[in-house]
Amino acid sequence: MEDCIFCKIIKGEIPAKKVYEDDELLVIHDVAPGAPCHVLLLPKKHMRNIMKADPDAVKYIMGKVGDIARTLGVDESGFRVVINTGIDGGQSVEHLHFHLLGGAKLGWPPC
Ligand code: DGP
Repeated sequence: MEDCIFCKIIKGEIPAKKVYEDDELLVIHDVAPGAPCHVLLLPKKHMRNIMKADPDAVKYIMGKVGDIARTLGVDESGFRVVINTGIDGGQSVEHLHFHLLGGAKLGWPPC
């Protein structure tokens, strides 16, 4: 089966603007930012969505959020972490990813 787009980015087959990388996690800038600061936290292991996720991977990534927010300079001003899931959740790429958005006052609620 062909790799998904995020697996291709993780393998370096498609370029992306990297923020952070380690053995389990890749953080890149979103290609279509929805806020002044908009990055994607991608587990290196392919998991379709949060319903199919390895809880240890989720725990690891959530544990990195503070460091990433500090790196991006939004730790004091505030930010949002979003996991779009499925059709109603607006998930367009079927590889678990965490959006980290900030850099401006974000709108709420989503509909
Ligand atoms: P979602 O709608 O929650 O599945 O978010 C997918 C996000 O991924 C969306 O904000 C756009 C982003 N995206 C899609 N393709 C690429 C790509 O090739 N490179 C980067 N950096 N981001 C991408």
